[in-house]
Amino acid sequence: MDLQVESCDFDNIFDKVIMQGKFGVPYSTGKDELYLDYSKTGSPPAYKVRRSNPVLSLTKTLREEMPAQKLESNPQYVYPPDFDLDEVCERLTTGPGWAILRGMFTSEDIELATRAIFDGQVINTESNNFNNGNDESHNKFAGLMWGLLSKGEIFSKIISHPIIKEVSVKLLGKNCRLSSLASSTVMPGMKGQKPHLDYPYYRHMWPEGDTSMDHSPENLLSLQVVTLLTEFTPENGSTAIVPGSHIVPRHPDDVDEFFSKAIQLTANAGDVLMFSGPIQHCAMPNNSTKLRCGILQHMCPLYVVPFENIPPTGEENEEMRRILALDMPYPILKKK
Ligand SMILES: O=C(O)CCC(=O)C(=O)O
Ligand SMILES: [Fe+2]
Repeated sequence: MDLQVESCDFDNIFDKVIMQGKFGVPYSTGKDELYLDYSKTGSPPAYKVRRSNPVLSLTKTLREEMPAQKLESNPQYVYPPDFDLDEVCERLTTGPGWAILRGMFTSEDIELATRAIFDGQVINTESNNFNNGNDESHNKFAGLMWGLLSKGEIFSKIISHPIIKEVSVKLLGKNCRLSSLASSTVMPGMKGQKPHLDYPYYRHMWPEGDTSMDHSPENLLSLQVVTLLTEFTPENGSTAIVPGSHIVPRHPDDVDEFFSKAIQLTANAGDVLMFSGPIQHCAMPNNSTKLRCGILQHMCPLYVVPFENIPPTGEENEEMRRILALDMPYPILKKK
């Protein structure tokens, strides 16, 4: 499948937003000095970031007039010209279990999302709970940041992309819903994530026995949709995936076997990576000098309990009401 669009002028969002010091992202591998004035004082939004690494040397102070939440995004969407719904869905189910949709978001959208995530946030690069043994321990990965919908309107726009809707509706049902929404950042020098399956393919939620999670690959209980805010490369920790491992879902207990079979994906900012919930995968270590970041939009059928509690604001439009399942009647209190 080749879903290339002609050109995506991303103007290197990372350099624009982060390397030029517009935002106080803690550009740290854990040991270098870091000063993030904004996070300590709350206001005014002036940032000072200092880092001792000469390659990345950043000493910047900058005033930002407009908080990222207030920035309005262009309501229009990009429709990759070669998008083929059937082909993508086949890849995600009976095929290798993953697909990349190229050029789904403009550089403007990517910049807005990047600003909203890194504006004054501290990313902890120290711990990643790689080995605590639980099927869901990957959710403690230090690079994950939750509650994105409250951080900017751009995230409602991103998760409502009509093509993401078409694929998730076809695979998960008309009333499929958001299960969780997080950004996943791998800072330079940071370790990777524990190989895992995505929610709810955790053994402790199922009747005991290896085969209890054996749904047919077309009957998905979760779909992961990753909108790339930076490029993903093997060097910077792009997602590793074992193609075909979703067909008979098994946890990657044998980590050596996982790494011997896994491939690492390469894609650009603005592309969307989709993969089947029961595929074996993980974020990988970042050996580059720039951070790697994607938005994880986890979708599930209406009848699956979502992972994250996302409180509504009361201002949701029709599509956001659908995605958040705000009109879902169950559980219901029956009086008679
Ligand atoms: O960021 C990535 O590459 C994958 C993250 C992931 O799989 C997860 O947090 O469930
Ligand atoms: Fe995952």
